[in-house]
Amino acid sequence: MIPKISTLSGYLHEYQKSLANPVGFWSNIAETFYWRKPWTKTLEWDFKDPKVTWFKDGKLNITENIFERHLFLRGNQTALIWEPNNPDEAHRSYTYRELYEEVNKFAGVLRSLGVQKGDRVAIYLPMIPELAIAMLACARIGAIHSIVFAGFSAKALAERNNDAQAKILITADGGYRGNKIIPLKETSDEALQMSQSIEKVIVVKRTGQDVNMDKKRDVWWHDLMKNAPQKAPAEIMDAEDTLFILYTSGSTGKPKGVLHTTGGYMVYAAYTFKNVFQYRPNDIYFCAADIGWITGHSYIIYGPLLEGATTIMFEGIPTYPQPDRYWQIIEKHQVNQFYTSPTAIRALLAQGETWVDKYEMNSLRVLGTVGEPINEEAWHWYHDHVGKGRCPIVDTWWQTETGGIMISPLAGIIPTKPAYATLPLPGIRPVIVDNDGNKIYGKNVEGNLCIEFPWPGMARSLWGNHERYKQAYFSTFPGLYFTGDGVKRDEDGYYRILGRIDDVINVSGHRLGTAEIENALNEHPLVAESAVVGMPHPIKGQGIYAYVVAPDKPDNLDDELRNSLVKAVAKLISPIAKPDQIQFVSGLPKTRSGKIMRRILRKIVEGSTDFGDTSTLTNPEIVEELTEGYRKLNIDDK
Ligand code: 7RM
Repeated sequence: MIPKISTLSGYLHEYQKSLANPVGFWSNIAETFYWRKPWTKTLEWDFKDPKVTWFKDGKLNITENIFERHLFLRGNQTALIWEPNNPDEAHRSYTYRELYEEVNKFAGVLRSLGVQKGDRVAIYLPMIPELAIAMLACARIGAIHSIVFAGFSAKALAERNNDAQAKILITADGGYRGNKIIPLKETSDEALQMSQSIEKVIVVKRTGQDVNMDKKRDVWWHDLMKNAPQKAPAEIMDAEDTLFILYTSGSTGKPKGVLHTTGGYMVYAAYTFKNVFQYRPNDIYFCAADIGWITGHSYIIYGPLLEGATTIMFEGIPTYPQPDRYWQIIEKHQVNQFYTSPTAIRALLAQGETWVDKYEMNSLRVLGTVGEPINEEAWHWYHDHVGKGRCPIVDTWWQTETGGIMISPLAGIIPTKPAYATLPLPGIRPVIVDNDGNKIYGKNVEGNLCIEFPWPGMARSLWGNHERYKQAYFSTFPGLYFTGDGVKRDEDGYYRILGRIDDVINVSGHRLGTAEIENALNEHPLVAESAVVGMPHPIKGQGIYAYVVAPDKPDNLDDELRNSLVKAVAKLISPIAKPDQIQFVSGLPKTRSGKIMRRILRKIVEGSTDFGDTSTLTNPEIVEELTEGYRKLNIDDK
């Protein structure tokens, strides 16, 4: 069994141990898993190159650690509870044995379609059990899953499939989300016109809506499963073989295919799940994220199932049919740990207390948040109204690239403080550096958050572009992993995450690159140039503010052009990337080298006029126009 920390002194002791002897620390944890062949060296690393190897030469399959390792003891225990979008539809449960059987069958299906170890399989599914089954089936046969969030557009899906050179696409006829139906097959068909590598499309029937099926290319999931062999032997993987890639937004250019490997990710996802949430046997755990994001990968599927937990997967949204859906689910399934985003909390807070106060939720023991900074008001509301003052909140800081939680309280063990992620987990060595790369020691300090020592769950590369991996994470501060986040360390040594300091914005906990949104805006024939910044937003954390230069725009067509730009962004990226506000401007503040001075653009939307040194601007007069325009849109009109 994975060692579990249960007291504050236990944490301090483990943390010290992990610093003094990281190799001994992690190999003790890794030894609790089922390896086909032991590793020869626990860690090799070089952050300059960069290259990181954990559990060298070790052989394993992650699904044997989920299934074979648990079947004897808990074959009949519930592994997965699926709660549908519509509460009148019956929920479904899978025991470990039942899930094992489905995964085996679908693994056999994939093999029969010619999928081999190392092939990429794209998954574009709503939150239905087939999503869990498909990803685990890939892991069973060593195929690399690339899950694309079902809210992404055809273009975004095609771009990811092309980059990954995926061979198979798994999708559904449609998906339910609140009172909407998402036409996934239709969107997939559109994406397939822009991507060549996909040979077969497997379609799950969820909504029963009419869809076009290409006779040569498209097959129904249920037809394939009818004749599937019952057993699919697990592919024996090297610890450093790729388990999955997951695309995420960076500060420049196209999305990055973050690459995670098998052994280290497994050890890290399971260790952090067990310790942060203080999971105990028979607990019911509910993470309300979508599996299309890393939180769903690590903390709906891999972490909980590796630990033999019962995990809930929810198809719908918190406000459907009414804004008490989460609380209903918590009571219905007697949930012990609940994990969601600050955005969801703020949205539910805005609905008033009566929705939540009706529910006792006596089963709850632990609450968690992830994805963005949580403000104090939301923290207190979560603590008082959801947790009824009895449940610790774990504010978990981590990233797609870190694979698992990095800085977080251990529930009930590390004293919490609103808006603080508190302390690093054992094995994690955060450092704060100033802009020149000097480490800043001591308390009450602020700066760039870096990590100075490898951990097993860290991303090993970016798919097909190791140079970009080096560029993005290891070159700003040579020798350190740079997170892109700003951070403060207070008088207790606690960490508070201040948010991104690069050109990434965090809208409702979704990571978006400003460059991607600008590219979408710039495709419009009337747009010459644009600049996108994050602006404070009461519910989403950050909203999207776009400054757009459209010199040939007819004067009376502002609203029409705004509408068509918003639609274009939804179409080219996703509805989550739609600008909240668009301001038409005659130009952007630029330095002599032609760079947009984004600092000014951010200050304006924060309502500040303290722009600092603007002497290097070639067009300083533009600042007043921009500030005035912002006022008109936001203050004068309200
Ligand atoms: C898990 C996930 C990563 C970015 C990260 C931060 C922000 C995440 C917190 C947070 C403040 C937190 N992966 N972030 N957790 N900020 N407090 N507890 O979200 O790759 O999609 O995003 O999210 O800026 O760099 S992610």
